[in-house]
Amino acid sequence: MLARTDLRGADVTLSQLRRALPRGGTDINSVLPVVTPVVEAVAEHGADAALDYTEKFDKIRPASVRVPLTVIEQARAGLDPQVVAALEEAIRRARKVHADQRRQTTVTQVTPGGTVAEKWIPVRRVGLYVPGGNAVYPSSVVMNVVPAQEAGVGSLVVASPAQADFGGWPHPTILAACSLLGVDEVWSVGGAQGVALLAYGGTDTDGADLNPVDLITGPGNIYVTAAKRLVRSVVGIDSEAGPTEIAILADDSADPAVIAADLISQAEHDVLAASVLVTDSVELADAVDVAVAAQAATTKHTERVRTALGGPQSGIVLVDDVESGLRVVDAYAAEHLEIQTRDAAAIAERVTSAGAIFVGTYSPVSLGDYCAGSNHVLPTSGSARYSSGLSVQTFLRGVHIIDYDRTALAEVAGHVVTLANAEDLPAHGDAVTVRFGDVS
Ligand code: HSO
Ligand code: ZN
Repeated sequence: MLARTDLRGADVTLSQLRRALPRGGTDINSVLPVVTPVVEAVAEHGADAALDYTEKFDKIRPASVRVPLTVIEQARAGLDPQVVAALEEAIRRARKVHADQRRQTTVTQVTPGGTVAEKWIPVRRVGLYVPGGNAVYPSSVVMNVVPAQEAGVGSLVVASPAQADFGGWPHPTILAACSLLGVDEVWSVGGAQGVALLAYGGTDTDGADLNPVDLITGPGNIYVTAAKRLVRSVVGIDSEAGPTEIAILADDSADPAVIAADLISQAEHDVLAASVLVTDSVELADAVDVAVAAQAATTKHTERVRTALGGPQSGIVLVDDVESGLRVVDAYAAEHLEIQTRDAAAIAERVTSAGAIFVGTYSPVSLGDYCAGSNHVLPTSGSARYSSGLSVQTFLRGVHIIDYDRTALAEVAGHVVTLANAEDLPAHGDAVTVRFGDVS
């Protein structure tokens, strides 16, 4: 079922390696012609346009964009107590980890009387997009909301598609998760129109202000991702998330049943999900194939899993040794990377590109998806080479505060003037010397 790429004995360059590795891709550009008019209409007409598109695409027109508090509270009251307990534990652990990510202001004394501080200021208002449809993920609400709250973001709105089955409001599990997190502003709008409304704001059906946001985070389908790309000039976005990925670097000490289960666990998300095993053991690869076939036959989402594992984005990569395996996983830069080798912690230390690294047999990706305390919104499609998953940092802006006194400026004035002249920008130099009475 899993295609094999045999890199044993091959002396490949980085570009050859990248081309050889299994990888899917979504073509965001292909949906831009559909998404652009939606975004433009919402930019111009606000909530009216967003509700029109909701009616068209979601076959329901909610009474208002903003979900009434009573609806959110009812959803919370109706949630299975076991799910409440599990979500509360997930929230508690995520808060613990994300609280530790808070940044301190740094103050550097560059010279006597001259300091530069870097202060971290939370984004004013954030919009968190939560998908509806097949994928109702209260865990993703937790992973988006917790870092924003721990960063100190004062104003936060969750947007999620209106559901015809639930009276035009988002899925009750999403609403319940919002309530558990203390989020009371939820908009019943999804898709490209939801993203656009977050970016441009509008006026609700009852005349209430729908305040635009400064940053939009959260996963979504290809239309949502395209809309995020389009509104990027107006607001910040977290990333253009693609289908989920798991890579596992394993040697012959790994348990094939465990590897098969982990490959299947992420393949369960999406027919486009990528599951990649990198190993130096042909015996392990063979055993994983057998275990995958057996487990895939009995898992709930058999067809989805089989399609994902059989797709060009999934497979087994054979390498000479763990050393070359490390080179492969760095080149792949998986969203999730599991290390299932001897001395897993030492090997994990040496990885330089992955969204998140899961060390050893007892740290499966599923743990990170829900209850490790880490964030599960992670860079996909190789973007882990240059970007990070969601964290408190996502919701902060670092601002330099420059404070020099007369003596400190005088000390360096000559250098400023020299550099200004070297760049043929003499007015820059004048702006310094004028303070010392040297300019006529
Ligand atoms: N593995 C997904 C997150 C998720 N898993 C949500 C289950 N629910 C992307 O990291
Ligand atoms: Zn998952």
